[in-house]
This record gives sequence, C-alpha cells and structure tokens, in this order.
Amino acid sequence: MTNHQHEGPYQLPDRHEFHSEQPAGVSQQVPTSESIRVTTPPEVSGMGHRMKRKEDPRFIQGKGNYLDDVKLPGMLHMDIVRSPYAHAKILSIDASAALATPGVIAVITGKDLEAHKLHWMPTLMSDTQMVLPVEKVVYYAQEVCAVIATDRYIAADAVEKVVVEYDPLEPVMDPFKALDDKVIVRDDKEVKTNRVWHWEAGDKDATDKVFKDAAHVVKQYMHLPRIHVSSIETCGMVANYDSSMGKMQIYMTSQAPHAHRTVFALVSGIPEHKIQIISPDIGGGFGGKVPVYPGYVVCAVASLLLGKPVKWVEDRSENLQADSFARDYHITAELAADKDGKITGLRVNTLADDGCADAAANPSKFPAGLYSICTGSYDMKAAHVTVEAAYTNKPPGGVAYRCSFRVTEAVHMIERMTDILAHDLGIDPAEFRMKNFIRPAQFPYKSPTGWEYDSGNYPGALKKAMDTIGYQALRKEQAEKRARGELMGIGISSFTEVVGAGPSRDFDILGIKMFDSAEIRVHPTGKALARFGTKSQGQGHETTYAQIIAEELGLPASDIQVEEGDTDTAPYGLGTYASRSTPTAGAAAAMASRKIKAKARKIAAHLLEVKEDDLEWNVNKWQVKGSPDKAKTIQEIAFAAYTNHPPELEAGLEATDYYNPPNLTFPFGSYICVVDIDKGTGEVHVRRFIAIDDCGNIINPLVVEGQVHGGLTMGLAPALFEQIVYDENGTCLTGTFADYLLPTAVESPKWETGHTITPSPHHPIGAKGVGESPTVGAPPAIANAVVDALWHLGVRHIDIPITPEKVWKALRAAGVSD
Ligand code: MCN
Ligand code: CUN
Repeated sequence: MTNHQHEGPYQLPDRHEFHSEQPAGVSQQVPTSESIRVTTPPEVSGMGHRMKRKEDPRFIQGKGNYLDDVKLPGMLHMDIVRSPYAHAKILSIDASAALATPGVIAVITGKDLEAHKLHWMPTLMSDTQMVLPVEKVVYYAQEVCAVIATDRYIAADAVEKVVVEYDPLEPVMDPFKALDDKVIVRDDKEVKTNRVWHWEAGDKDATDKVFKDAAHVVKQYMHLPRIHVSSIETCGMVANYDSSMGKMQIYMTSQAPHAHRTVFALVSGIPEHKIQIISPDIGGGFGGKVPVYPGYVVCAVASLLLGKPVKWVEDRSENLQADSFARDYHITAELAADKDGKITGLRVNTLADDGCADAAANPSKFPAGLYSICTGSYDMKAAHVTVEAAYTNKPPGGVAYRCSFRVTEAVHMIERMTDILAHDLGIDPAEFRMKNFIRPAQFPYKSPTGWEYDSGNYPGALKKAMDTIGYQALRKEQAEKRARGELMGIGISSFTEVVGAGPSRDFDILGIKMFDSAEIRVHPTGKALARFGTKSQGQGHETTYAQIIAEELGLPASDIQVEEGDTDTAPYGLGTYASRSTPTAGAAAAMASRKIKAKARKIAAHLLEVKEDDLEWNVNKWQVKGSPDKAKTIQEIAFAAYTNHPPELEAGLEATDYYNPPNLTFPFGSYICVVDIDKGTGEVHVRRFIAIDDCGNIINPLVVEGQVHGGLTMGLAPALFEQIVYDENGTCLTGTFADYLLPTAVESPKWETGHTITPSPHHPIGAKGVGESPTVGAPPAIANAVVDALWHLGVRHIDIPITPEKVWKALRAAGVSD
C-alpha cells in the first residue's frame, strides 16, 4: 500500500498527540510477587477472597431485570425501517399503508425530526451523525424511519408496508479509494472530502534518523478488519415522558448513563434534572453500549411526541448490521534494530475506516484512542505513529469491542512486528523479547510517544508463562515434528495495556472531564449502601466494590449493597468501558471508605474516652494501642454515629469521593499459544493457551479469572473467526450468526491462567484494570503461533481472522499439500 502524505483539509481538526506532565512519584519500581494479598478473614471477605458473585443467584435463576423485562402501562412499541442501499438518495417515503394498519399509531421520518432540529445529532467525537435521513442514506441497514404501534409484531408488519423510493448512488467501501474524493460520503459538510482527521504521535525526525542508522528493518502491512461485539442482549430503550411532571424517564442499555443524560439534555433542551436514565441489568456491553444510536433518539422523541412510554429493542440482525463497529485499521509498520538485535525504532502509518461518521467513544484529545501505546513492552529510542481517518459508506463507530480505546490494534501490530523481526534475525521470539523488554529497573519509564508507565515487570511474566507451559520442550517437539513434515507453531504475546481514563487533565468525553465516583452510606445497624458512577454489564461490580469497602472498613462484603446505573440516585460518573472502573471508581470506593474510617476514629475516641492518636485500626475496629481489648467495632461505631456521636460532629456515617487518578494504570501480561495446523484443510487447532496476567493487586481472583476466560474467548474470535464483510454494493453479508462466526465451547481451548502481581504505585489499593487485557493480548499470540508454524515455508504474515481458507492458500502457494 502507499502512504498518502496529504495535508488537509480535514473535517475535524488534525492533531499532534500531547501528554501533560505526570505528578511526581506516580510511577516507580515496584516489587513483583505471586501471592495474592489477603488481610481480612473470610467472614469479612475483603480483597483477595474468592467470593462468589452476589449478582449470580438472580442471573442464574433468570431473575435479572433487563431492558426487555421493563413493561410500563400503556407502553407502545417501535420498529425501524432500514435502508437496502449503502448510498442512495431518498426520493419519497410513503407511509400511508403502514398508517392504515390497525394498531399503528405513528410513523416518524427524518422530515418530522427536522421540524424539531433533531434529524442530526453530535457524536461522542464531536462529529455529526444522522438520526434519520432527509436527503440520502449513507450505509446499508441505516435507520430510515420508525413505526410506532400498540404491539411489537404490528410494528414489525407495518415496517414492511412503508414504501421508500430510492435513487441509488455509487458507494465508496474502500477507505483507500475514499481518499480520492471521487464519491463524497458526507456532502452535508462544507468541505467536500472524505478525509476526517489526521493525527500523529512521537518524534518524526528522531525516528527517521534511527531508521537511517538501523542494521535491520522489517516492514509489514496488516489489516485488522471490522468486527462487532455480540452481546447476548442487543441494544434498546424504554422512554417514558410524563408531561404532567415534565420528566423524561429512560430505561436504556447504557454503559455510561450519566454521560448519556448530559448529552440528551444538551441535544434535546430538556433540563438535566428532568431526565432520569436507568441502566438496568445489562447482558454484555463490551463497548457496544457506549455510543448513542439513532434508535435511542427516535424512541425518546416518539415518547415525547405521543406522551406515552415507547419501547425499542433491536433484533440480532439490526445489531450486527448497524451498530457500532470496532477495528478497521489498515496498518503499515516498520520496526528497526541495531546489529545486536536490539530494537531501536518504530514507524507506523495507519488508515482508519471510520464509516460515515466519527462516532468512536474516545477521549476528545485522542481521536485514535490510546493507539500510541504501540511501542508496547519494548524499550526503543524513537517512534512515530500517524493515523489518517476516512469516511466510507459503512455504519459509524470505531472503538467498541473490548479494546481499551484502540490498544487492541496497537498491541496486535507491535507483537506481530516483534515476531517478524525475531524470525528474520533467526532469534527465538522469547529470547528476542527478553532482550528488548523495558527492564524492571527502568521504571518510572517514559515511552517514546509520551506515556509514563506506572509499574511493570515484563521478564517476570514471560518467564512464568514459559516455565508453566514448558517452552523449551515445546520447541524441541516442534523441531521433531517439522522434520516429519508436521505443522506446529508456538506464539507469544507480551502486551502492555493502558487503562483507567483518566487523569482529568488529559481525558474528557465531549468536554466532561473523566473521573469516577463512589458514595457510601453506613446505616445505624452497620449495613451499608454504596453507589457508583460506573455501570456493570457483567463484570461483577456488586461483589468486587463491596470487597474493596470490606477491605477498608471491615464491614462484611455481604452487608454492603452496591448500586449503579440510576442517574437519579448514583453520584455522577463517566461509566464503565476501557477497563476504567477499578482504576477510577474502585479507587473512589477506597477513598470514600477512608473518609468514613477517619470519622469512625473520632467517634471511637469519644466512646472510649481516649485521644484519636491512641487508636490503631485492626481489620474492623479501632482499638487502643497496647490494650486491644479496649476497642469499638465499625458496627458499634455506626450505631453511635446516629445515637451517641460526639457533640462537635455531625450525625451519620457517610462519604462521597470523586476520584481523579494521577495517571493511568498499565496492566500487562505474557501469553503463549500452541497450535497444530491441518495440512489438508488449513484448519488451525489451538492445542494450548497459557495466559499470565498482571493487574496489580487482585480484588477477587475468581472474578479476574472469569474476566480472563471470557476475554481470551473474545480474543480467539477475531483471531480465527469474526469479521464483518460487505460486497461491492455495500451490502452487509454478515448479518446473522450463520455468516458472522463466533467461537463456541467446541472451538475454544481449555484456557490456562495465572498471574504475577506488580501493584500500581499510585492506585489507593494498588490495583490495575483487567477487563480488556485478554482480548488485547490473545489475537497476536494466536497469529504469531500460526505464522511460527509456517515461517519455514516462506509465510511472513496472515491477516486475522486466520481462516482455514487463508492458511490452505498459503500452504498451496508454498507447494505443501496433503
Ligand atoms: N478486578 C479485580 N482485581 C483487579 C482488577 C479488576 O478483581 N486488579 C475485577 C473488578 O473488580 C471488576 C472486574 O474485575 O469486577 C473488571 O474490572 P475492570 O478491569 O476495572 O473493568 P471494568 O469493570 O471497567 O469493566 C470494563 C471492561 C470492558 S471495557 C469491557 S469491553 C468488558 C469487560 O470489562 N465488557 C464486559 N469485561 C466484561 N465482562 C462481562 N461479563 N461483560 C462485559 O460486557
Ligand atoms: Cu473498547 S470496549 Mo470496553 O472499553 O467497553
């Protein structure tokens, strides 16, 4: 591919990445251990206990309360007419037959919304997106108009009766062709170009110099195709406008209810205190429930116009065809090394296919997310990274799918490049990594693209993975098999993640600074209610937040009720994505607990008639130093806080904390994958997969293992199976699970997991996020294993998903057949 060095004009401002100075001391060398820290007894179940998830009894019994379980009196149902073209003018919409259907209440078109100036909406990246089209459609399955009826099935039947006349336009599906500006996707814009923005990070001149002096350079183009999260629950909303109260109550599949409330208030003009967003139980989010979809807006408008509750729930094909996509990065990377095989520099040029709008959910300052973390776990002198974004006739989106803001793309690139360079130099990939890792003694480590890694021990994790899987024995087995003509590969991925957005100074969504919150109320009888600005979609927050508070206050985790997702009751927060809940709201839970503990100390001193300084904390009580029998438990203190508090103190035992982290957290890990390849069919069989993760201190090992198992399966999926495919007309060919392949238990290996523990030096409980690490780390381990099996045949790279067809073709090209 060629790299286009075109300079503007762009639709959105082009940017050079900038990082504010970190406060001193947030990153440092921290010792690594293997044993999980446990300081409370099982009755308390603070951090480190394998407590079973409190939410599971209701989920397992089918008693969760999901969006589609919400049924309100008089509720109407909405269904959506969608475009059969990727690019077409709308000549007319005739809804008369639909409206004549008994039970149909209304049909809402773009023209109806235009009357209220609601036919366009802002995206979370300050771009604009159609809610319903007036002039033309810009992607296949785009929302064209909505039918509201008394019954879900009547609405679906009436959708078939709406007659839309289109004048098809040529679509532009290839982002490289889009840059020619022959077909303009967004002719609503002043500047007639498909160029969205240009972004870069790192030092170009220093990188060019390193490449000039390099002894070895490898170069590779790779495409990470469009993929889609496949949550069990699709997206939906129940909007309930009460005109007598002037209040809009919204049930919504939202990973970020407060942020969505603010966006709705700004766009609709409804005062923010009159909007309540309730995010009920969510059946998987994975990033797909961060964006605002047109369906949400139309559903809310329908309730506003009709004065009745309106429900909209997507079906599976709508979800697969039109919701936010992930990846779609075309990457050309170059990695340089000196004569001793030491990596010196990285140069990356990227073309991002944004679809018809930049509707990613990135922090404002980072249009390419945190992609510049792409120097990964390796120490090098210089790096330079660019991304050019293009509009095409595809649905908007760009981030979702367990990705920590584009870290998946960054890690796939650097881990593939590292492997290619090691193979080219004839050095074992494990040895090559060990030689090039940022060493533990180098922390605090400042990366060439401006990140300051908080703590890490990369050789420790790789060594543990190698010892666990028996690396040397596997290499021996591979050599023997190769001699017999059998194809076996071993792949490594030693990734660095970056999660916890974010320090408010650099991170915001639409101007709302990123932080997160906890509010804890300890009741007189020593039971507690804790509310958060995040929103679990299956991650187990009801259990793990309770464990953090139990750790700090000694209240049993089972006595702490955790609530999230109702904007009328929860403190303001930015939501759950980018594995940020532990680094932000988890920290807030500890900090709010500590405020309560400080007040509890004053109350204990009053009750025990001693000075505060004479007291020390012991698991769940303040006790007199030297006489531990003189003590007050947190429960006794809680009762006193409402019945016998010191006269100079306010009654009650509550605290709130809005936590602004001083830095992000940098979890990491080393994964090793072993594959066997069938020479006849090209099928890849993952024989073993070992994942060693380091997420700092572990709150609940059972939950972390669950996150890793699920995340690894979601890494296997794009590595071998998943991709969204369009034909040349722009029709989506992967709109059902018959064409969009997911791995089931049959295709998934037995995941072997383990950990090292290198605490975060700046997080109050030393924890880092973990939710996305396995999805970030797994695909390159699998891809590296496949290429490792085929390298001696001249295969340097295969793009994911690595289908049997691709492998079979590579084998054929190499003259191998069975
Ligand atoms: N945890 C822990 N110890 C640590 C770190 C985390 O015990 N050192 C626990 C946490 O307490 C939490 C869970 O692990 O219960 C995940 O924590 P964290 O890494 O902070 O991530 P979030 O809670 O912010 O979850 C978001 C992350 C993302 S961005 C995606 S995408 C994803 C993922 O979580 N979506 C999921 N995992 C998912 N799991 C389920 N079941 N469903 C989804 O939609
Ligand atoms: Cu990028 S998927 Mo998670 O951040 O909700």
